[in-house]
Amino acid sequence: MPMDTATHKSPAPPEKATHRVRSLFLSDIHLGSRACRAEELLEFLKDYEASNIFLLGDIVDFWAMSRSLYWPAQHNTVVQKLLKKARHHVRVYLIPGNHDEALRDYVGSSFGDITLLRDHVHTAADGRRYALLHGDEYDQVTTYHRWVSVLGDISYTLLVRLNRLLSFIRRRIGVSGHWSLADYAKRNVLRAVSFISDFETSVVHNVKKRGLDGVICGHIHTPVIKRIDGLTYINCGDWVDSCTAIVEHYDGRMQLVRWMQPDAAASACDVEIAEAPSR
Ligand SMILES: [Mn+2]
Repeated sequence: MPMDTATHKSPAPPEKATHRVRSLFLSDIHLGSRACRAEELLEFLKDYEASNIFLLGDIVDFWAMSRSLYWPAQHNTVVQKLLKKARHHVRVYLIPGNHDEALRDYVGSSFGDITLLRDHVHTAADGRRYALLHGDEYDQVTTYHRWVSVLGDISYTLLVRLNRLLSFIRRRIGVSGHWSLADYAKRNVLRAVSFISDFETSVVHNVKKRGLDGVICGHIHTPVIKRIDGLTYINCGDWVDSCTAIVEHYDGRMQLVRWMQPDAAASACDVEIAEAPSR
């Protein structure tokens, strides 16, 4: 349950407002898979300018690409946008995840001004220290039974595709707003619920041992900012289903942003705010 959650609906359509933030945290973009919402991500990147961009894993989906090669122009544009930002004084860091684990061999080096890291501690503007990681190392299923997680990956992709059909129908019959079948399944299938809480608990348990204030991760595609066991647990979500990112403002405040495509029926941009309470 997110704390201090409020929903802001801007009057549609907003002018090209550019938000300037200190840092941007993105994970689970899954470039190279059909499910990737590159178009929405490009819109988001146009609207949010940051001094730091942290890419927290599963940015490129080598698993999906090994099943079938899919790389449309928009996926190239995403890569080019990020490289261009890195060239123009934005510090861009990439922590590989399990879907792009091949990049883990290059940790410590950089390509095109993007620095590859294995694990990182980010000090926010308010002095709080956050562990940055992808999170698959805390996922018992991925770590120990990789074939199960590959199967799960395929059914998840199916759910997401089915959802796109559903949202098309919802739009056609004039129902507005965001509703996700994959998210619904995650919240209502008991095994999934305990999977999420097991994951969150073990991530926080580990970060607590390191004496940090919080953690920013990805992997389970469940965006949230909440307090667990005295720490701030932050998950970026994904650009497959939720289209969410975490932004750090110049005062160190962390915010969860949900991007929504301009739509005739819905408002052009939904921003969901979930702030961590003060220490
Ligand atoms: Mn992952």
